[in-house]
Formats: sequence, C-alpha cells, structure tokens
Amino acid sequence: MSRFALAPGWWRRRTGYQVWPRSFCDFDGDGIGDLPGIVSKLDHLADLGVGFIWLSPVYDSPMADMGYDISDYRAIWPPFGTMADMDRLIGEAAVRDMGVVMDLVVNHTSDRHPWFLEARTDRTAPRRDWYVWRDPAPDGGPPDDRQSYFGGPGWRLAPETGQYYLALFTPAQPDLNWECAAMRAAVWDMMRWWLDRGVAGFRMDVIDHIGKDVDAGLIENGPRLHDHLREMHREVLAGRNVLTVGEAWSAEPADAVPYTGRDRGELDMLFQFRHVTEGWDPVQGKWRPRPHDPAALRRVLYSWQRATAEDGWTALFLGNHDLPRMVSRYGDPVAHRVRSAKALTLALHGLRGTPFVYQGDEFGMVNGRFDRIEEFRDVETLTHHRLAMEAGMAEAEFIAGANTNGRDTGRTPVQWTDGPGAGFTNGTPWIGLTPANAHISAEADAADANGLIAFHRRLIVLRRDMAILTDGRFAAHAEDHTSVWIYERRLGGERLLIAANLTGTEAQLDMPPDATIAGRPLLWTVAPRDRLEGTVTLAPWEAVAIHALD
Ligand code: TEU
Repeated sequence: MSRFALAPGWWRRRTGYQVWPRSFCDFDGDGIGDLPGIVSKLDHLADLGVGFIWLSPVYDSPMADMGYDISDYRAIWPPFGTMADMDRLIGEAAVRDMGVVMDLVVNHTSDRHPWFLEARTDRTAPRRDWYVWRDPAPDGGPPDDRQSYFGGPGWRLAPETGQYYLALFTPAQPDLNWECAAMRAAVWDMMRWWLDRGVAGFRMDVIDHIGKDVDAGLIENGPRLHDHLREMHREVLAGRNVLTVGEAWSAEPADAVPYTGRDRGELDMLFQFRHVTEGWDPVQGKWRPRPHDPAALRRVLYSWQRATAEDGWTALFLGNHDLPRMVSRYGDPVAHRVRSAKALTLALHGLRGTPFVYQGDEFGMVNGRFDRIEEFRDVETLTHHRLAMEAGMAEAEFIAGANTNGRDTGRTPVQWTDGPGAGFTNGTPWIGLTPANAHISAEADAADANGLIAFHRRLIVLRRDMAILTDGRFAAHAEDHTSVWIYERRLGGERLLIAANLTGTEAQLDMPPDATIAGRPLLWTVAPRDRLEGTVTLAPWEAVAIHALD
C-alpha cells in the first residue's frame, strides 16, 4: 500500500478533519462506529478536499473515557476492528492523498494497562515509578485535596501498597510519571512504531500536562514541559515530515511561540481553548455557559493571529468531541442553521493557521438532545451529575446545562441519511439519535449546490490553491464593532478581505477607509459583493470574501 509522503510543511495548506470513531460510521451493525466504516466514507472526505484525518483514539481500551484510557498502545479495540483494518485505513487514505494523524494519549494510561497493573502491585515493582505515587496524609486520606477534572479526588488509593496514585481525569486514568526516563523511552518507541506504520503525525492529548511538578502544584504548563517536548522531537520527530498538534487548554497567546516557533524543535501547532473557556461562567465553569458574544470570540482568535504573526502556527477550530456543536454554540441552529454555519466557517477558515472540521460540521449538525440523565454516556457528565445532585442542584437545571455544554452534545452519530439509524448503523446506535434533528443529513446537504458541503469544498480548495491564505499577513479592522468581523490577509500586492456579521440581526458599519475594497467575490453566504466601502449593511449572518490586486 502506498504511504503518505509530502513536502515539508504540507499541513500549512491543508484542512484537517476530525473523526471521532465511535460515532462516525458503523460497518458491522453493532451500533458502534468502526475502522471499516471510516474506510467506507473516505471518498466523502476526499471529495470535500480533506488533507488529513485526525483520528480520535482507536486503541484497545476499557472505555472508561471513550478510549482516552488506553490499555494497549499497539492494538485496536476489537469493536473498532483489527490492526489490518488500521493498515487498510492508512493505505486507502494515502491513495486519496490524505494522511492519518493518530491521537497520542500519554499523560495517562488506563488502569488496566500492563504497566500500571505491574506498578500497583508492589513498591519495588520495576515500573513502579512510571506512575505518580504518594503516601497518605497523616489521617490516612489523600496526600492533598487536589480535585480531578471529571469530579472527585485527584488521588486514588491503591490498597495493594497503601499509597495513592495521581489520576487527574477519571480514577481509571492514572497519570504517567514523566520524570522517569525509561517511561519516556517507552513512549518514544511506541510513537516510532506508529510512524513506521505510515501515520502522518500526532494530535497530543492534554500535552500541556506532561511537564508537571505535582508537589509544587504546577500541573499545566509545568517546569519540564518544554524539555520533554524537545526530547520527543529529537528522539522521534526530527527528520520525519509529520504533523504535530498539541492540545493545550492552559495555553495563552504568549505560549504560542515557545511551543511552535520555527527554531524551537517542539510542535507544529496548538489547539488552544481560550475562545472556549471565554464562554464559560468564571466560577461554575462549563455547566453554566455564558451567552455567546461574537466580539469576545473575535478578540481571542485575533490575539492568536497576532501571537503567531511572525513565528509559530496555530490550529483553527470551533468544535470537537469535547465541545458542543459549532452551530449550536456560536450560530443559529434553528432559523439560520446553514447560513450561520457558513458565516462561522468562512470567518474561521480565512484566518492564518490550519483549519479543522469536526465530523458532521461539514453539513451543519446541531447538538444532540437528551431528556433524562440515563440517556447520557459521557463520564464527565455522569460524574458531575452525581456531584451536582449531592450538592442539591435541581435535576432539570443540570440536564439543561448538559444539553448546552456537556460532551455528549457533539458525540451523537453522524447523520449520513434521513433513513433508519441515520445511515450510521443498521443496528441500535450506542447513544440516541435526536429525532428532531433527523432532517439534517449529509445526503440532503450534498444534493444542494448551495449546501454546506459545497461551501466547505470551495474553502478547502481555496486554501490549497491560494498562497495568501497560508502566507498572507493578518490585519484587523473595526475591532470595536459588536457583531461584525472585518479582517484581511495581505501578500505582496494581493488582498483578501473577509467581512462577517456573526449575529442574526442586520448590522451596519462604516468601512474604515483603509479596509475599503473592490475586487472579485470569492465566497459569500447571502449574495456576492464586489466592493465594500462607505456605510455597509450586512444581512443576518451575511459573510463575504473579496479578493483584490492593488
Ligand atoms: O481533553 C482534555 C480536557 O481537558 C477535557 O477533558 C476538558 O477538560 C473537558 O472536556 C472540559 O470539560 C482530552 C480529550 O480531548 C478528552 O476527550 C479526554 O477525556 C481527556 O483529554 C482525557 O484524556
């Protein structure tokens, strides 16, 4: 089978697509998406112009956290398929000029990983220090009151030895000890093994956690982070033309160059989340989201454009498997579903960086809806539900929050058709489809020449073909406007101006004189415009891209 091989920096002109395999396409009818299902949809992705796939974990796992708890890095979870299926996916994607980027989950393993099973038995076990152990506090309780992200204590007792282990996510995801050189060497070895199989790179799960100093309380962005990333680059990545994107919830604009600068020898780009947390309540967090504010979203995304203007690179995204659907969170999923999704996509894809499309967003899927707690599947949602009930929160209030910002909202099966099982499965889907959303399907959208799939295809081709989208300098205009984004990219004598009204009400603005443009309309959500000057009125969710030569 052919391998994916390209010029250095290939990921700058390409658009990524995230596959969350459990909900992508079920080939064998057990209600769970699988690798043969992904292979069966590669033509859809190739037709969109996708340049590479980020594949969320498919490794063997007890599935305490949907595969982000890995028990064997070199095996496939049987319901997803076999290693032969994986090789076929890599090969069939390569034939269509697409790379497969694996999810590298190495802040923690599963508690069923043989490393942990060995480490927990005995304080003198050879791999004991591959994990993080501490003695109990004098009262026998956890060493300190650190809490896990998914709720409950961050330390868990292993009765075999009487010590506690660190588990920052679920108790079934013990944190690896990155101070241990032998453990790091095992990770490097595993990464080389996957690269030798022909994968195109790695998305690195919670990578900002690997430099932690637990005793100092420095967990994210810890003191050893950049040393470890440089060692990884030296040992594994140097000389291999692959893509690396780190997931870093803690990253601020000032961190962009330290992680991704051209001479740093660390990562190619980051998923940063300031624009996501911006929309959360400062105290109650994601379970009590703030109303969306397009100006706040703009402020954060522009700050990353500025931080990467001279050096470094960033990933561009509005949705993933941990987040609500893009159009539900930032758009209008009811009155202007298609138009608002187009406006958001254009506003995002015009920026400098590598855009990512989350499965189903290419035809405007909206949040799934669940009425009862029994219908949810996500461990974070279920754990927080238990804690919220203990704290006296009303059930209905919790369910409302979980339907707005919980992780299951974006994890419902991809709706390929409006037929039974949404064309996702012949069986019973592992999580409920939302009947009210049944009319939204890839098939219906693809039949519409003005649909979202056609819109994405055009944007992805423009990025591949127009250097200004990759290399053009970013310049913002009208940054005090409450609802409209106006920015441009400049390269030599070329200009590409994007104007987008990211609200459902008509918006007026006076074009700043230096933003005035007359040229060729490249893409639009309502009607083409060949100029923007003077006082301009943009319709609800109207967005337009105009290309001009000076
Ligand atoms: O997510 C990291 C992470 O911090 C999220 O869990 C985030 O805190 C949460 O979604 C916000 O409520 C990564 C993976 O993307 C996620 O699916 C995993 O559960 C997690 O790491 C643990 O591996």
